[in-house]
Amino acid sequence: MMHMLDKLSDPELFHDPVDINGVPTGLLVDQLRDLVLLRMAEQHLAAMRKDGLIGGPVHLGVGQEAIAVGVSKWLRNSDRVFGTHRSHSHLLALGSSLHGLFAEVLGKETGHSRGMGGSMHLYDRSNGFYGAVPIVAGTVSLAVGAAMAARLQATDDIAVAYFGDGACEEGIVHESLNLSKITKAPILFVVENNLFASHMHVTQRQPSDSMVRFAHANGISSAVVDGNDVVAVQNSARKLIQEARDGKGPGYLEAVTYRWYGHVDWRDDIDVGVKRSMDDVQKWRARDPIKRLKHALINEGCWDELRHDELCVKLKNEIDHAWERAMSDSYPDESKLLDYVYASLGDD
Ligand SMILES: Cc1ncc(C[n+]2csc(CCOP(=O)(O)OP(=O)(O)O)c2C)c(N)n1
Ligand SMILES: [Mg+2]
Repeated sequence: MMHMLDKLSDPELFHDPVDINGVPTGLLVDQLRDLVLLRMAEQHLAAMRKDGLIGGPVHLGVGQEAIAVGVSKWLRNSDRVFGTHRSHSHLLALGSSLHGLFAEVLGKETGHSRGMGGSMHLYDRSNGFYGAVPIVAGTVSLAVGAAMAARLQATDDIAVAYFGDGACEEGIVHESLNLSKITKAPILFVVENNLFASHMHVTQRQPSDSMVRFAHANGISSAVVDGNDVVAVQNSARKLIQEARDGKGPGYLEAVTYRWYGHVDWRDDIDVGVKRSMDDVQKWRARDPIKRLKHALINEGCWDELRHDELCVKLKNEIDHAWERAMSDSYPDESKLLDYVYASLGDD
């Protein structure tokens, strides 16, 4: 096993406040708000699933929020973002509504996919979210197609494909990287390397823990960052996104992170009989992207505990309000069951 990630995968390291030098305070405060919103929304979903109010599984990205927040900063509504089975944060970081997410997870007709998809089939075209799909790596080639289409349509829009370290074991990822390079497709591949695929650590699955080697193999411009540092993510994402917009071809960002919960729902993996070192989990929790940005801002004198508490109360109210609305919404009528299964000619 080649530990090419070296320090980035060592949970003892990178617990300090992030370096915010040169980044405008207003932007950082907005990002702190987004990080807390994503965290609280997913923790709410965890609690509701545990209480039996959500019927289907929810794959939570708690701990990984800085990746979607850092990348989305440089995106616009006309870009084409594709997610995975773990995409609540990808969607919300684009500014999509909480109510639409909650209603979708509850299967209500007001949900982002009209209640027909649930947590793993999110869709919000108005904010540039072209879809999440539970088939691992299933969206990566779609994103390349959407990027090629953006070029043919003579726009400078780009596509973004989020996927995991596990998805890198699917052939379609490698075909997609190859095709994107050959066609100079305007796309950013974002690999959320949380070191696990379901319950298996990367060391049990691949000869190296580094996912950037696949970008190197295809001559694609790339960066590897601490995925729990929103400033590092946004700095690298900005450069790669600009290059893609400027017609220089695809970019590839490997962001190293860790999920706080087990593979699915609120439990730790250990609860389902799989050994994930709880010692590691605790250390990774200390590499918390929220805590590290919050303390960086406090150290600079532009944030304090009181403001932070007020922010959390405000967001909790927003979450409760959106949840109550979604709970009282209606389920789709049974007669609509097949309405969105087949596209009709002329649908875009
Ligand atoms: C094609 C396919 N194979 C297997 C599965 C079962 N499965 C769901 S998630 C997952 C692991 C994915 O790991 P990764 O890509 O690293 O994403 P993460 O869950 O870590 O975010 C697997 C194997 C699936 N959904 N689709
Ligand atoms: Mg993974």
